[in-house]
Amino acid sequence: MTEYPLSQDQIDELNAAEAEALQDDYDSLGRQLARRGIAIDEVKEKVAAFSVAVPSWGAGRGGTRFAKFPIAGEPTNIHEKLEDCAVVNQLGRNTPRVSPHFPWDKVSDYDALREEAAAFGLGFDAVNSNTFQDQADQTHSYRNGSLAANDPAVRAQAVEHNIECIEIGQKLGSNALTVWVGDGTNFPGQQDLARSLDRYLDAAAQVYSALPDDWRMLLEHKMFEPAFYSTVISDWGSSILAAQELGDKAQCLVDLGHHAPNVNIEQIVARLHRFGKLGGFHFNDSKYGDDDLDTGSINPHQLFLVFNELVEAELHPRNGFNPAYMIDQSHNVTDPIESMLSSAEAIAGAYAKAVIVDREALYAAQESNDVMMGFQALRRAYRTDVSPIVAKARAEAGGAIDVLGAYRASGWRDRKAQERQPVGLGAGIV
Ligand code: LRH
Ligand code: MN
Repeated sequence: MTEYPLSQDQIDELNAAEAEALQDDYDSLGRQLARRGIAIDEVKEKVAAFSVAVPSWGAGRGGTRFAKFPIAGEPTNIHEKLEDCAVVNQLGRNTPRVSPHFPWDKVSDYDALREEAAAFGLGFDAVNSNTFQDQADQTHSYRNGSLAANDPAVRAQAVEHNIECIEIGQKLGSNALTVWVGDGTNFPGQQDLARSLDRYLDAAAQVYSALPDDWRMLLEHKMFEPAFYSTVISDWGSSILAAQELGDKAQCLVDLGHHAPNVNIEQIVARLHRFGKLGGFHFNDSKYGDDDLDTGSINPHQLFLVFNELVEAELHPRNGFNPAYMIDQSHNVTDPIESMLSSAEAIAGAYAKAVIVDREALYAAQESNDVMMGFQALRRAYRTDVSPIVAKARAEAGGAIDVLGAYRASGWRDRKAQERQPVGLGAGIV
């Protein structure tokens, strides 16, 4: 029996007050969609089956290199982070998995951690390694890179850490390792651009060879930061070539914030799928750099266009379609739980909009080069308010119709502020 952290009775009471209005909105949308030949309940079933993982590091306040401003009652360890992730899943009912990060989430007993999460109705998605920071007990520094470092001892240490993450992930019931390395340079001439990649590929191949049969390795590209002149795996091109070089169990992870402004990310999604290398996502939003803002908060149309490509890929699976959906955000100014609730809702909404695209009309317009009607086929879906579908799917699963209202009514953060240790001032993402 799942031990949900919030009072389900309170959620049910709040829902009871909103149920009639939701049903009215749902029925009205249902009639609208029926006129388009779309059965709203079928869309709702798809949305009900859709889920996205939350990042353990997203449960705490994030920061920048300048500062981090903690809030009272924010989690201080993985146990409290799991509690908060359970609150997000209890209210939103579409985030049943947590993506952990090591050594940030290190514990002594991973079997116990798996049971702890399971008691909350949570599982673990892809595990994240970390060779972009030095730990106090570390032998070799990653200051000059990790998997691409020119010092073989440093590369060996980074390989060992990634293999340790796989072993931890196996205990947690995960089946994927996300590898993002910040390796790169700040000056032309600092490192040889070709040999850096050779070293990365050699080290990554050693990690790859440690993967269990049913696992995959998700390579996460990023244009810049922490390196500001060159990054070893800087774009989808470097990532797909590395994944092809490594083997079938290596795929590419698209973090929406890791591209230059105005890059056509939805086309990258289509390309990665075409070549069987679409491994997963880190959903977030950005206006300038890797801002890690709440998904859909800045460019919801881009998110819709990404999901339009994902629905296309799902309908035309080619070499298989099983991307890992995960959120990766830094909550610098909001209550992290509210941001994860709002983002998970925005992601489910983007998916629902993509599901209601009239693909026959779209294909007919594309075939006949009817540019305007091709665009209108997408625009019509995008401007449809699908929130009654997302709320209905959530409420039928036991979640809250108004997730933020229910969260605030629960007084969860104030309660945790009484119980939890205050988090010190600092800087950086965690
Ligand atoms: C790098 C990144 C990566 C994580 C880190 C927290 O920018 O997106 O996915 O390891 O953020
Ligand atoms: Mn990421």
